[in-house]
Amino acid sequence: MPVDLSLYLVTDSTPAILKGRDLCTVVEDALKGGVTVVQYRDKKSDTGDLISTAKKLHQVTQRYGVPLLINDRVDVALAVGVEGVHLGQDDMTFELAKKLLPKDAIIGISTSSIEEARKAVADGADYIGIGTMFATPTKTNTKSVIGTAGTQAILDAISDSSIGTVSIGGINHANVQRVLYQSKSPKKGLDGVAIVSAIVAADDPKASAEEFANLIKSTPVFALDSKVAGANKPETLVAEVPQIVRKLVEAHPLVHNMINFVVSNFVANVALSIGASPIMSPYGDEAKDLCKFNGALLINMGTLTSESIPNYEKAIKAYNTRGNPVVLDPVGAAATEIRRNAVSRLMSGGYFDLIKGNEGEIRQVWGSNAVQQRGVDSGPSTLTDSQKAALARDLARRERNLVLMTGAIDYLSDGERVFAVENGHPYLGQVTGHLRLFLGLPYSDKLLAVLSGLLMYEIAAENAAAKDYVRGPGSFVPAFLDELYAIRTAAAKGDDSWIAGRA
Ligand code: 3NM
Ligand code: MG
Repeated sequence: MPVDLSLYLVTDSTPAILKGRDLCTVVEDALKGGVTVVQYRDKKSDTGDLISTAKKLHQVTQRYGVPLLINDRVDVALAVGVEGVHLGQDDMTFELAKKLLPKDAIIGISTSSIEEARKAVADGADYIGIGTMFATPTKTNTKSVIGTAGTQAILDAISDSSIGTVSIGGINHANVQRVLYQSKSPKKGLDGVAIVSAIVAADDPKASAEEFANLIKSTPVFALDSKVAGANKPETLVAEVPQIVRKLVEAHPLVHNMINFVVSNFVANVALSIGASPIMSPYGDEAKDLCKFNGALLINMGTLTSESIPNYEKAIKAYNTRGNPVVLDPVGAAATEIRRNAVSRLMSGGYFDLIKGNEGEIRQVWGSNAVQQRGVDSGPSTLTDSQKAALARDLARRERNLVLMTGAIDYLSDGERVFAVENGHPYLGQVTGHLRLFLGLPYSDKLLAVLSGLLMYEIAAENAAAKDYVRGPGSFVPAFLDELYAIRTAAAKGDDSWIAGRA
């Protein structure tokens, strides 16, 4: 019978983690909470001590009907007669361990690349540990931090195999659902998560394990929701737009902006013009109260400072926990090392329902190190239209969210559908911070909600630019706000003529 890898406990006997408690007691508590497999990992003890601790642990795990695996030490596994071993890349080879251990012994292998994973599959390992998911103080000499994107690439490469898979490194209650959700490739997902400190160092290991077990079983609140019927056809979607704009105006939603100071005023005025209620709060601790209004969070890293990131992280966590939408605008993502690092840290720190950026920014988020962006303006494009559409789709598919790549043509994708929106006016591109996105995200089809916001903005921009008193980007701004307000007023009255024949 295959091992249940869903909640995989890896032990640690270092004082910082075990905090003077008895390992067997901690493991038993964790088993009571729902741990499904235990790995005894002890890099320091002498062989005699390893064997006597493993014996005690085995007595406990047997009572719970859960397999005990020994890290690295095939000799200890044999001496105690436990169910199997877990081998790192520098430990005994799989072939040799297989020869020494009983036929039915479980053998797991640590992997951090596609090659290592393919080798473990070819060898016939029972499962692979895939890591390091996130950098972790528990093990600082890990090979590479691969995140959900790297994990997904590995799962994708071995998706024809039925080998078990478990992710390890920095996994905790706040990120476990996202780890499982965002790592999933179309044909293969993770079978479980391996945890050290979030259980072993917890004040109450049983409660911690229970909470993990519940989180693993349930669908994350931020998961992409259902699509409207027939929502692959542009005309079907566009027909829905007026009523979504109307709903937005009626809902008067809160928009929590962690915005850059250049566009702060403009963004607040745009929000007011369309009938939303903006609050500017760069202070992360405020998010725990603000998220209760069920609005959306916008993170715009345009004027990033050393203090921004911990504040963003607090706010993202508060919104992710409630499943309220979070939008990332990775302004100037490719411009400097600080911003490139900020993007990777944010991407590994939370779930973004929508990532919105120009081509250079989206390419940076995708991980292309070849991009060198100068200012925060869109810059010259190097991709063809179909490459842009493919990039938006691939990023959305990988992150399992929505991506809006802005430019002369905007590309909006949920990983399956890609829509090219040609409305708008060049002046809009010159007015930084035209956040268009918070619109309607709480509605049933998130892509449709974003599309509605996008069209409202683009059509307002076209209307504004057509005014005879608008001579350039300066006079455009007030006209644009007026036109947004005009659409909002019309929409509130049920007048949909603003969009008729326009999209
Ligand atoms: N192996 P925590 S990371 C034991 O990447 C181990 O292979 C890793 O500890 C790998 O759950 C790790 O406390 C430690 O972050 C994971
Ligand atoms: Mg090892």
